[in-house]
Amino acid sequence: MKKNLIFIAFIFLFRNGFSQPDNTINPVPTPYQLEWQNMEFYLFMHFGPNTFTNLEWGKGTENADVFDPTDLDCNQWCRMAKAAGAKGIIITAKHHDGFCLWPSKYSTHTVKESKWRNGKGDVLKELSEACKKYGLKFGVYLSPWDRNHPAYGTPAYNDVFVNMLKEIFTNYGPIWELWWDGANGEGPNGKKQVYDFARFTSVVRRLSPQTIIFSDIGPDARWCGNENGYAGKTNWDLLDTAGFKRGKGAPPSDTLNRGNMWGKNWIPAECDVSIRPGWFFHPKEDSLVKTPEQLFEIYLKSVGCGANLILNVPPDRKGLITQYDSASLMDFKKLREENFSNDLSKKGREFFIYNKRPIPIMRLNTGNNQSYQTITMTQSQSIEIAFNQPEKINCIVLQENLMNGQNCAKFTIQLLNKNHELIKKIEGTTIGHKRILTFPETEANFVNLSINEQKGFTKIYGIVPYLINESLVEK
Ligand code: FUL
Repeated sequence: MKKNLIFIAFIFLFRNGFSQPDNTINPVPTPYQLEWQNMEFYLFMHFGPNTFTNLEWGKGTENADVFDPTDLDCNQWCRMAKAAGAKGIIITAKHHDGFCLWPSKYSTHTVKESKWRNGKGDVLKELSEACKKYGLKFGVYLSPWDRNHPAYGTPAYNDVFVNMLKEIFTNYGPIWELWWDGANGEGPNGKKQVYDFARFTSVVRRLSPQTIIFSDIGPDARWCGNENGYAGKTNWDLLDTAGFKRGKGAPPSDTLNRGNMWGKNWIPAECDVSIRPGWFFHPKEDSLVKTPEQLFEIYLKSVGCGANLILNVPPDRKGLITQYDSASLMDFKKLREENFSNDLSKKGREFFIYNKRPIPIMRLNTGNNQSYQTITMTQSQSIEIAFNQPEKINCIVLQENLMNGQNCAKFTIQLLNKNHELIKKIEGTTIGHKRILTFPETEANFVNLSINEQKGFTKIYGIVPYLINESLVEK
């Protein structure tokens, strides 16, 4: 009886969150960052003069008339993004060639100077409106490097850049994410720019405090250190930025890839990758569009490692997403749906294992997107799913509740047979927003998760096992 009371008290404590160690030294996300991390997957669109000239980096000397999409339809982009399960679109409002996809007053190299729609067209207007219509987030890539602008390389260019930001944020908002790459080459006068990023950031913060600003070093989201769409298997949402810059002065790529366990700032990783070899559309790459299976593998290596995935799908010369890209995207969506539809945890019961004793876990359905109350993990207890029947599994999804910071540094999953004997052990490090583990198919009666090293108590949403198509298991 006494023992039972202790166990009931134990369950109560864990259900209600247990008192936490002092987490004030462990940075936490802002509500905007948390919301952004929940978006997981969205599209990038590289579109501009390069679409028509076959270049990746335009020189800035192109005649504005080369920009002439014959059938531009941003509703088609959005329909396709929506059907692919992407949560938003980020477009190259201005790439390194300086061409502005909106009629900016601060440049003479824009849609206004082109013959497209007699200079009356505005891609940002069309896309921002279409995104609203389809319930998608809208973001812009505004390249600081500008190979066209005559003021580039002088302090006056920083005013130009600020004015462009003001135009975009005032006329096309809300802007969900602002994307800054690290390229900093020479302008038309051979000079390099000294960017005033502190000023750029404060202007954006004032106009739109909820916008997530991406760059090598944030402040809100960081580059993952490569353009393959891969985050580190160890991936901390934290980064130390003191002494680092964007571009050449950025932290080493493996640091960007893995983050810093004791980093002082919450700057989660975003993985950028293109569905084609190039960022911009090139007709000869129609046959080289990544397959749905390749996209699924990228998904495991980005979202499955706690990062966000921004997948570039470049519109063609008509101003449309090609059938090749959309076919692959639709099948990628199908793969995610089919393989993650059968949550096998529903075929069992959850227990705390404490001193080898199983204690049933009661969890309240909180009605949010993760639906169940989180479980607080200590190192003296593990949690376990006991299946009603032995189940074949080859994939496990873990999610950490990040509201109190990222805590898990090392975990072990054990697959056990009906006699509770170990048949497979999987070791990992960080969990973060999501950790998707795949392994050769194994039949198990129990799945047990323990945390071996943590900064504070890890709060997890549970263990979710799946049986995915064997060909999708990470090699
Ligand atoms: C890089 C750019 O130089 C590439 O052209 C591309 O836009 C990529 C996403 O970012 O910094």
